[in-house]
Amino acid sequence: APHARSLASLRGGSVGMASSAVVDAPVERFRKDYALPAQLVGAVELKFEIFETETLVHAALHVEPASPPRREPMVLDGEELALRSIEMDGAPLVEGSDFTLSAAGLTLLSPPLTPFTLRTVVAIKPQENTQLSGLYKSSGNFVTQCEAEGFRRITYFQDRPDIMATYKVRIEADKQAYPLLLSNGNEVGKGDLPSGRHFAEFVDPFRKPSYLFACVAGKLDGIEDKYTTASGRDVRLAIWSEPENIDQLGWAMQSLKDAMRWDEQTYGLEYDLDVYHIVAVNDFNMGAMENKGLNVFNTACVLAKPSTATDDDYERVQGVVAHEYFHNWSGNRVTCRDWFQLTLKEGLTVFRDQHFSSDMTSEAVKRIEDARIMRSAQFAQDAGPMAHPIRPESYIAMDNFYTVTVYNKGAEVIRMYRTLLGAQGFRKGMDLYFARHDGQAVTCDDFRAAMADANGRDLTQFERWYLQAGTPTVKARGEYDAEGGVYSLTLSQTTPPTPGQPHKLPFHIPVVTGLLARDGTTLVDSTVLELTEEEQTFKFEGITSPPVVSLLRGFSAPVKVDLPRSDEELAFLAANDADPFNRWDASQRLATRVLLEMAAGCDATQTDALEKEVPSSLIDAFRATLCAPGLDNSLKAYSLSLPDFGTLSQEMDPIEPDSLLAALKATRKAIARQLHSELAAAYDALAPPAGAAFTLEPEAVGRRRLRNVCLSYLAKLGDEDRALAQFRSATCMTESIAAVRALVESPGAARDEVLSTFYERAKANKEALVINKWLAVQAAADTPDALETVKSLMAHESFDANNPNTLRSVVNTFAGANPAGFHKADGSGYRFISEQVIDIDKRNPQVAARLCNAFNTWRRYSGARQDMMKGELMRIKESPGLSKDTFEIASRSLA
Ligand code: 0A1
Ligand code: ZN
Repeated sequence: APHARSLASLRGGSVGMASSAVVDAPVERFRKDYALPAQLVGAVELKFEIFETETLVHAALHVEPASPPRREPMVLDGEELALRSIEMDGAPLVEGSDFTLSAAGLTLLSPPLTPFTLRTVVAIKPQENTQLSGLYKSSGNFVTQCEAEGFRRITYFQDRPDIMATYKVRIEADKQAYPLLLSNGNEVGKGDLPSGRHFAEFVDPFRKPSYLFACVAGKLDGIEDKYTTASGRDVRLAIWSEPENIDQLGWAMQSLKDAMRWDEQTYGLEYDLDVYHIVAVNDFNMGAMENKGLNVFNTACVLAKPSTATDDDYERVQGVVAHEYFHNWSGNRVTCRDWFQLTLKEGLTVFRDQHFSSDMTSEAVKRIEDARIMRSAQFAQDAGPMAHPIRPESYIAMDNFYTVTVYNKGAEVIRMYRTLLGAQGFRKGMDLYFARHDGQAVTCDDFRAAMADANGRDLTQFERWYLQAGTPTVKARGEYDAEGGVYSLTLSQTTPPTPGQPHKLPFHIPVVTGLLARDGTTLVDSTVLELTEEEQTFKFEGITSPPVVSLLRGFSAPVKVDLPRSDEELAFLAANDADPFNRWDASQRLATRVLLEMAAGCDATQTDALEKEVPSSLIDAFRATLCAPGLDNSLKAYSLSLPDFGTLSQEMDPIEPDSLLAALKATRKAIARQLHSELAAAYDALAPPAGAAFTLEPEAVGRRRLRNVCLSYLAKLGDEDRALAQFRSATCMTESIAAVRALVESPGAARDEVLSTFYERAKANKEALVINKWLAVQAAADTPDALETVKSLMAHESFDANNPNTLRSVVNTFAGANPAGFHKADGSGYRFISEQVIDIDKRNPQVAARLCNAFNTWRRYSGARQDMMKGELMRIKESPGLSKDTFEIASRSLA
């Protein structure tokens, strides 16, 4: 039979082969090379036959030639697929003459110039898929992850976002083991099959790129609800998890409904299908995924109840649920033409979820939290070897570019449009963007054009935010002319070189500025100054007394500010600025200056002497903040928290971790000692009212947040009683984990009690996410034997080396949140992390590559540390069989 003949010529054995090992040299792809293929898949039919030993994927691709047709081969991506059959319009194809196969896919050598249907059957092994990309198994359930390039691990396809098709999907599986079958869109059929199997069929009426495909086959329980859209359509909402977790789904459901309402009210955007599913899985490389009508979530971003989730976890669940929901318009209805445009959907959607969270909680608090991420993580990325514009120019592994730059700086860029155009102008731009591009795969330039056209503005220069990497510094110098009553503010900008970009052109920067009188009253309200040149002077008239300038209010642009200030001026702003963000910022600047001055050339072993060096200006400012009447407790908490190692180290050259950590430790102790009575009084006064029910009201969250900051200071002086009492009487996870954190660095009975009680409780309740917290607190602890602790955690019964959440809790926490352990002078921390990168890479390249970023700062260290970090990077880069993901990070870092 022709079928058998074509089968005989097929390559069989790629199933189960070692992952995305670099067989050929890794290929770098460039934004400038974009071209639409000569054939386009417009409709897809898929059938999954799921068995324990393999899954068969039957695909029918309905292909249309581009117009006008071009005589070109058709390239279909495919990875780790065993081709079982292939035919075109009913006729079998022959390898060599009709098509060729490689480790990267299948090429049809001379496809027809008229429409045709290509049918393939491939076998895949989801149960052996540890990369968690494509179809894989998590805790016994089948689930997919296709962004960015996972669909090619399911079937041969043009796996790129500009190929938008309709999907009809049939899933067949054992009914008892996998009672729940789901795919995108509406269920159009289901029934039983012989041998205890069953099937379900789905149609998604919206054309979509392959990265938004999803299917699920599993044994899951769920909760259901209903949402009526603004135009009166009913939508069924369902959230699924492992049966023991369904008591933790209510918050995600509430967040989903809040997000649906918010998008209608804020942007006039309604949901478009009859059903919206969220499926929670234990094993997931990222936070969550916006597959059309069928989101798949990391349990860490869905599950929440007071006894297991902290206030920060609740905020994350709310933000991520909203984020994935908002993608239905910003990402799914209007998607990206190519992966270089990723920030088109991600920057915009992060901006939307930040705005939503801000509306649901507190604007000032949310802004501080978002700016902290920018400063600690994004500015650091901009200053290192992985610096890239929010729209990168090239990649080897796209998965490496799901970065804080593309996401968070991308969101800051969207925020700047809104600052420049005003809320109404921004809305007009959004309306035009969706009206023009609904159903299309478009570019960042299309978005910028919509903003410009809707507002009659020239945003040509604004493109530089998409073209140039690096963090600009805005230098500000003011001059007051008392006679003329004129204050002149001269702003200038510079941006340091980044890899491949030695010279930068000036950005279009909105600098929101206000002026205060010396008595704290407002002289000039917040005004948007548009800095577009290298240097500009702005004049304020009618200024009757010498002003204090408040610059970059609300962090109006992702830039650094260079403006020399006295301690007194910073303390004044910390107490008086009308902008709450800048009040917080002034406290951070004051602390930063103190810490960096102390760290410069200090003797890191003399902590007692160092403690005496902490200036009273800082202590007084912190006292004033702590005791300020009427100030929001969350704002107090953030103002009283010192900048972290990552943020501070960016301003130290070279970075001397021992001195910086000693300065941090000494300053914390000095604050604890000199403000002891105020901290203790505040701690006691902030106790939750007896018998009060748990609530997430900002007031209650702020109370817990500030109380825990006080506790962490008090613990520095060995006050174990309060922490132990808090642990024993805790009514929620925010209280108990803070108590554990306060005690974890102090060996003794109190520490042992809380750690073992915490673990045993989590184990008895089978709470994997809580166990991860227990692992992470210990992995971050600054103790002399930190690395031994981490190694023993990895040998602990709860440790699962294949689960990304567990791995991150221990290994990434050690590399990223335990600077004393990671940078230990003997190099043991570096060696350990490089061994982990190499080992994890064999199973999960995405997780390994992310971990490898820990070495990116190597050039900022001096002497032996620099040599050792570089040495580990070289070891990684040269290790045999390295994935392209980790290869890319290591080689960019060394370049
Ligand atoms: N689009 C998702 C993020 C995501 C990206 C890649 C993934 O697998 C490699 C998974 C999720 C979001 O922005 O939420
Ligand atoms: Zn996203």
